Amino acid sequence: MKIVIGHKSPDTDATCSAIVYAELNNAEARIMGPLNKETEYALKKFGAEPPKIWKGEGDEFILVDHNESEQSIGDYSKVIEIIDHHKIKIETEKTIKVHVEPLGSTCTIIAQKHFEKLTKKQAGLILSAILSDTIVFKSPTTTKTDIEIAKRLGEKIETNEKEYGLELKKAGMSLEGMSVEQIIKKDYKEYTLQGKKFFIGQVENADLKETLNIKKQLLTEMKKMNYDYVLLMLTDIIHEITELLIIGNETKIGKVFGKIVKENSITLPKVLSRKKQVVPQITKQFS
Ligand SMILES: [Mn+2]
Repeated sequence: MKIVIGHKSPDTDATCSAIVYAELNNAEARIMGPLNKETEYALKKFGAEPPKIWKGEGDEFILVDHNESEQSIGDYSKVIEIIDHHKIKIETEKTIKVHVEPLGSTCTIIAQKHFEKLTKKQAGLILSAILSDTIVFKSPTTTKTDIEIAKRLGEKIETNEKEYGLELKKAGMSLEGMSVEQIIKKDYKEYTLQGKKFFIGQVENADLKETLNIKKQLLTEMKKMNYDYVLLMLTDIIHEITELLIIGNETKIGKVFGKIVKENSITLPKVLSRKKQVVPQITKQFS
């Protein structure tokens, strides 16, 4: 059995790229954890079933939307292909197929190659992933190709992509009924840099006030976590600003961004993308 699998703490791009690429390749899609609200909303909207949670099954794996081992299945010996838009950080024993491009989402790469073959359901899922990863084209990771492909997908499914993007983001940003721990782990990635374990989470919001109101509780919970560094981006996507909460060597993280840390946080105007505006800067400092 061939399995297409997205990264841990699955988001809309990881999930939708797994579903669509599995359908195009006679394979089965899997996810590595429960879906977030945004992804649930997208799947429901376009009539897609949530993939099963991966429990170790499969003979051959295709990894989508990730390649680093921290975010992956652990064993690369059965990996035959990778499609991704993150930087490459792997070592494999044999030659495998790799398609990586600096585009806004993994789904953009898939759409670019298979546009004509896409059903309406698949087009809807791919559009959702592009809008999600590019934060409706506001993220600096957005490329011309993402905008063009999203427009064509919107035409294909007769949907205004920007309006749908905001609808999708709104569905995903609601923090209602979530515990502090669930909020912190809503969307996170783990990294090991210079032997230090990092947790970098992101909570998108339409207004920073909502998350800043619970800053104390967030920090208390973050302190309990078993990492050298726990960073949490509170990102206001409307006003395009991030408050970065920091547990670990706060001064060192502050320096990365040229800021003085106050009460475990710094304000980063115009920062929306973890992948482009936070992770590379920290990686540089810790290498
Ligand atoms: Mn992605």
